[in-house]
Amino acid sequence: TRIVLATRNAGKIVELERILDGIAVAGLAAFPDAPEVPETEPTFEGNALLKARAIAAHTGLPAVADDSGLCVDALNGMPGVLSARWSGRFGDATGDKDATGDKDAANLRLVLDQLADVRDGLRGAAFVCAAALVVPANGDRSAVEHTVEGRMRGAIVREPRGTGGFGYDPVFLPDGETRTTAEMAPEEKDAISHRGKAFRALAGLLPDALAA
Ligand code: ITT
Repeated sequence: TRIVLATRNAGKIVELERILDGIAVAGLAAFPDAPEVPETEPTFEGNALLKARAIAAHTGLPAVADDSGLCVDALNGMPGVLSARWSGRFGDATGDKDATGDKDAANLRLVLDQLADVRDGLRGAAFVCAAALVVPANGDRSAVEHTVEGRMRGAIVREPRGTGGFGYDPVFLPDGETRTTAEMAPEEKDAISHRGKAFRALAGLLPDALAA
């Protein structure tokens, strides 16, 4: 079976292919006419479902989407669902978000600036990932939908460290670790990450969902 990964974020595709190892997947690049889905929901779960439903409807194939972000305690959980467009236009769901390093760097710099006066010990944060699987209805078989969530707790360091991963990885120090997620080998990040947890849970649901 082919599963469509409903994302345009190159960093995510690399992670998802690795985590869903052995499952034949295709990214949105294989579907140039796929609709751009505005992330209009206030929750990670709601946005993940929006994206997976739209891409399953468009392709007729099982679709997997994630919505993820960084929730910073001292910022009352922000940027949260706005993580991809934190330094851009906040209110616009499509915003000027993109997956380029420049946007990631601007987002990360803004969070560091916002935490400049926050002392060590109060810099806690969590990466959160909601993943959705939508298998479209087929004949008399009705559609199947699942959502799962994964979290990784940590803290925001004062200066970026490391070149791995994407997005906010250079400033995120997982609890109990001495290295940021950008300083870890890819498989080390997967083993503890929000996306790793969510997608391993989703992978466990796939056999039944695809057979239903
Ligand atoms: P799609 O909607 O096409 O999947 P996107 O980049 O817009 O791509 P999101 O709306 O889920 O994806 O935004 C997630 C943002 O949260 C992402 O751009 C990063 O800034 C941040 N983020 C999520 N997971 C991360 C991770 O593992 N490491 C670093 N930053 C992460």
